[in-house]
Amino acid sequence: MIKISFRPFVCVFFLMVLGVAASAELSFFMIDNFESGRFDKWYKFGEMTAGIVENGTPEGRDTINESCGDYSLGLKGSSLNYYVGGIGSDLNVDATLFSRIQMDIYGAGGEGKIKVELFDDDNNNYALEQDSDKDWIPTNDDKWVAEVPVLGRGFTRVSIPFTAFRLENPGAGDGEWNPNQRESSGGLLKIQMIVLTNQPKGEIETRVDNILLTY
Ligand SMILES: [Ca+2]
Ligand SMILES: [Ca+2]
Ligand SMILES: [Ca+2]
Ligand SMILES: [Ca+2]
Repeated sequence: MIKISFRPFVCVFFLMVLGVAASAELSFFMIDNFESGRFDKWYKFGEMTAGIVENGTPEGRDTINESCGDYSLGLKGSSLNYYVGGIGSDLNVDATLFSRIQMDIYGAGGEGKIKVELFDDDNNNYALEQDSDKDWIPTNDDKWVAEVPVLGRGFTRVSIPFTAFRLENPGAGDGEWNPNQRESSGGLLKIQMIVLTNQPKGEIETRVDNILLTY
């Protein structure tokens, strides 16, 4: 008797667990929250300093600051012709189900912005072919870019819909945002984030955290 009445409950419970697991899996894809305390998923370029920093105790109750946990990635440097430097990470993920990229940005000094670059594989080879003579522009795949301002102290959550990205290299890929992994395509191959100052020559210090793809 007990067994029979228990089974439907177990069944429903299992379905609930499965449902929660499925929705959790689909609701976002974490690129990095830096809680590993390591910077090894990323490469760096330019003269910029990049390294893990401790977030410290948030000032007051701030859910965004609290969601940043113990560590974030600090980026700091001086610019020449607006450019400070950048970081990048290989993703190789099917981003079809997502509609935006989200990140938390902390302004720790100076005025500037972060240029987010996304690369979508269009010649279906899991690789990004680039022209080293032309500022590393991709030759067979799409490069999509969007800029976000670095605001003041405290983390500001920034959410950029993929529709806000513009194509920087028309004629190389197919010109469509299609980061899927069909027909041996690598999908969304890579992300890069370039730090720029608002003045041609300036200094900036910022932190980034909770970089993720979501709906
Ligand atoms: Ca963090
Ligand atoms: Ca594609
Ligand atoms: Ca390619
Ligand atoms: Ca494309």
